[in-house]
Amino acid sequence: MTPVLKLAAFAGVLAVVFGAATLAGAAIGPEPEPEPAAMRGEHGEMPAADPVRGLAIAAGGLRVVVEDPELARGREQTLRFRIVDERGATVRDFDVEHERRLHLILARRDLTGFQHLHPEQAADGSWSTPVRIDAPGSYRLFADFAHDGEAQTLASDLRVDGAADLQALPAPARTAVSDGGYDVRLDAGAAGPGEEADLRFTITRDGEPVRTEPYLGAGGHLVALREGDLAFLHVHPLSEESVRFAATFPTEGRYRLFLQFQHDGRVQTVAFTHEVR
Ligand SMILES: [Cu+2]
Repeated sequence: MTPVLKLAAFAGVLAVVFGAATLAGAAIGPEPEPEPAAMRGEHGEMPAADPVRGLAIAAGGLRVVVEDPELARGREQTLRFRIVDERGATVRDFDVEHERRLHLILARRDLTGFQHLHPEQAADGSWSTPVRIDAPGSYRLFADFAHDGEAQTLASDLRVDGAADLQALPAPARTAVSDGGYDVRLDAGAAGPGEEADLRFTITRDGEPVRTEPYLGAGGHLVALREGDLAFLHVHPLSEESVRFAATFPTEGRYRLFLQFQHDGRVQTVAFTHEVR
């Protein structure tokens, strides 16, 4: 993708997020209120703006269909799904976003077990990827893509049978260690709900600053999931060098931030609990 197209795609994502935030802000005035926009919409006071994605199995005329949502625990298997239109026909054409035509995110309901996968598309339009899930429980599958220039995040449940040892969300913290042992610090400022938050990550290893390698055309990749309903925010940094993101958290509450970056040819994943109030 050319830099111009990439910027245009990024601007599109921002426009969706900020557009929704602007609508909500215009209706409720300068003081943010905790009630969700959808509830106000029911009373006819404003259009039913949807500030979050990833809560629905179907939206915008598209639906995600998982072939078999029950996965066996502890062994690699193939996960298959399709995106279908209103007539049930499989959608084949997707726009490239962040170097891929579809991003697949998995997370357990307690916000553990995060995975970011890039499935392959078959000639019939269906998607598949090898996946292995070791811990039982109820998982959310997020298919993040753009079709006809419109960004979508559709979500569906997956089951992994067995007694789930569900975890409480870790307390908010400014430092965390990646799965490969990198130390990461988050500076997030004090943005409230509906305000643009400046999320800056500083990465070190053994006390030395780490300069990340490009990953999916950027300095890093960030997914934010809201505690309670796993609403999905998907934002990218503004440059290919820094690990810095602009994100608008739609409501107060706690969010789990999953940062991925690449160094020495390997992708690192690190998670933070971030509180918005
Ligand atoms: Cu991806």
